[in-house]
Amino acid sequence: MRERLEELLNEARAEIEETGLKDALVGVKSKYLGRKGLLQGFFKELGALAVDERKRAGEFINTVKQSLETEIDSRLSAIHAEEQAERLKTEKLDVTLPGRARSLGSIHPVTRTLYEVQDIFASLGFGIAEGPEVEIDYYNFEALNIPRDHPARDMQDTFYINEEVLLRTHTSPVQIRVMEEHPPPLRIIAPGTVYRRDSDVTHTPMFHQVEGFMVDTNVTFSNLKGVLTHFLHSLFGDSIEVRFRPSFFPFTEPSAEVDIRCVICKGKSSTCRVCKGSGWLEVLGAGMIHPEVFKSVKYDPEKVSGFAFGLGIERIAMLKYGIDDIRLFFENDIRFLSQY
Ligand code: 2NL
Repeated sequence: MRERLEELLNEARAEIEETGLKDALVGVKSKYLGRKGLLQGFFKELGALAVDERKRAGEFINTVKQSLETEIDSRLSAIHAEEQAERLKTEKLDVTLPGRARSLGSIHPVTRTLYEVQDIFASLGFGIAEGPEVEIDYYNFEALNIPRDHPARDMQDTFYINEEVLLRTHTSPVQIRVMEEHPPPLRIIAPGTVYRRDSDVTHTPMFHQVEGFMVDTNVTFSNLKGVLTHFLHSLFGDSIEVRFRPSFFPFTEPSAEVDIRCVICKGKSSTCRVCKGSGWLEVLGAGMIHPEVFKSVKYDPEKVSGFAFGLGIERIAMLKYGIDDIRLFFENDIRFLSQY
């Protein structure tokens, strides 16, 4: 057996020597040392030997096994080193090449404006509420004291899904839902996407609105003026002039529209294209929440009062950044967007 083993060892060494490839060497390893390898055959023969003979033969097989393992492994690492050296010689890395330019995104001007509006109201203690874009007639109109025959309910303005279901035309329904769920006092803004059947240079069928309201005992029109004046000064600068004009909304009484001095001509051009020569730009609608709205949400209009307001984010962004066509916001032309 010893002779056959020595012969085997020599054969194996010859194979290890002439093998230059890693894979082939792994093959050699399994041929001799594997579970079904040639050395395993010798171990099987041990059973047929006498006890003392078996011990010596066993030790010898193990010696052969260990030598082969060591020799194969050291050959493997030699091959590995050769391959590494070869790669280092052929592969060249030019560390002076300029890197690939990474194009960075930027915040969309509508999003930026929305963030600014949110930050201002957050600093005044207003919370933020959201709600569904697909609404039912009750929350979008009925609870807001908008009667069945009011022009705002006309098929021209509203996308109806069926008689009862529609795309919200403002975020007021979110505020109705908040008041239904929570008792006063409340200070909330409701930002979100709204939908109206309208399309030209200043209107898109989908746009963004922020509405807000504050309800407590003894909330007055002075509070409305103070909060909204502070808001407009934060957004357009402390030197901007602000004025409140009487207006009408079914859900507020009294109602007002809020203007700022024209950001383009400062009220000094009778031919200004932005303010149409009026010197003022309308930026907000507002008013004291109508008693009928309070009744819808089971608040007692004798005990609580509140103001509410609404603004269009795209309109504010157009004025802030001097953009004259609302459609630029939705074309997503990188030459436009990357300026912000
Ligand atoms: C505008 C006018 C306004 C409101 C929105 C409101 C909401 C509730 C109750 C009462 Cl729940 N009012 N919202 C009030 C006045 C005006 O928006 O011109 N928006 C662009």
